[in-house]
Amino acid sequence: MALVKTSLADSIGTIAFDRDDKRNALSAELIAETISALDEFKSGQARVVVLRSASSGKVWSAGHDVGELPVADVDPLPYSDPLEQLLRAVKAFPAPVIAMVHGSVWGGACDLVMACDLVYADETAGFAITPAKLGLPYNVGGFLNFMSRLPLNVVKEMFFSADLITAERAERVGIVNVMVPATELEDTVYRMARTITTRSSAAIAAAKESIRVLSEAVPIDPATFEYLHGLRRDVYFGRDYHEGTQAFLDKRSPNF
Ligand code: YXS
Repeated sequence: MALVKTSLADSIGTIAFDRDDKRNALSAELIAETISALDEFKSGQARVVVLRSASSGKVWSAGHDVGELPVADVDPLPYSDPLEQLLRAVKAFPAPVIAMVHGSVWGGACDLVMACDLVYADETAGFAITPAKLGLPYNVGGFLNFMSRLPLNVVKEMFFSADLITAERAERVGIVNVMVPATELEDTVYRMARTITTRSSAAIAAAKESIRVLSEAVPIDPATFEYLHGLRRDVYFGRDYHEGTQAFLDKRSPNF
């Protein structure tokens, strides 16, 4: 694998993003390698997985690879999008997935961290969800992923400002389970991972899947879903989305 490094030892799987030249932007290729690693860990009976960056750089992941977002009049985050596939794979993995965060986390990578079961970060971490910077209409599953974990006013602050939430604040509002000094992050994460491997993997798998099903049990009728999809459609057919994605590719600030 060229874009992720993986290892499996003592029933602990590790997946490390290794695309620092593009700040671990989540391209379809990197995502495919990550999902393939999860599949191997499933057959290898991993009892816990750690998701991390291979580098100790400033960025954990720069989010969805913007170069792979459709620029014109197409839903940018359909069910089939590689990032959506990765979020579902993490949530469906039959053992805990721990996000080990050193550096800043942007956009779809923030959604990915929120899809993980546990999040441990150090003081260099920061978290931003950035569709408002691209004029991009986020999707229903993504909103629910944030809403099921954070107070609504914090969800709205993140989606309306696209600003980075610092590590200290992320621990306070609940994005992060625990923030520790950078020198202690790896030990803290793998200590928890080892603890999990000594517990009943059957009981944990059932608990994880039950919590997923219950937390996603949001009754919504077809007309309401169509209404929400219509809100998204107006945005991705609109001017802002074209301007936002083009501005990113042109490396300039968008003019909304
Ligand atoms: O110019 P080269 O070829 O060296 O490539 C540069 C950047 O273009 C590239 N890169 C990315 N490529 C694709 N997709 C990305 N998301 C992305 N981010 C960065 O990586 C090379 C180094 O970038 P550079 O020079 O900016 O690095 P830096 O260390 O000065 O700054 C790191 C960041 C992360 C602060 C900066 O790259 C940045 O702000 N990136 C964009 C973060 C972001 O807004 N991500 C959201 C992507 S869209 C998404 O995830 C969702 C769809 S949504 O919008 O809904 O949240």
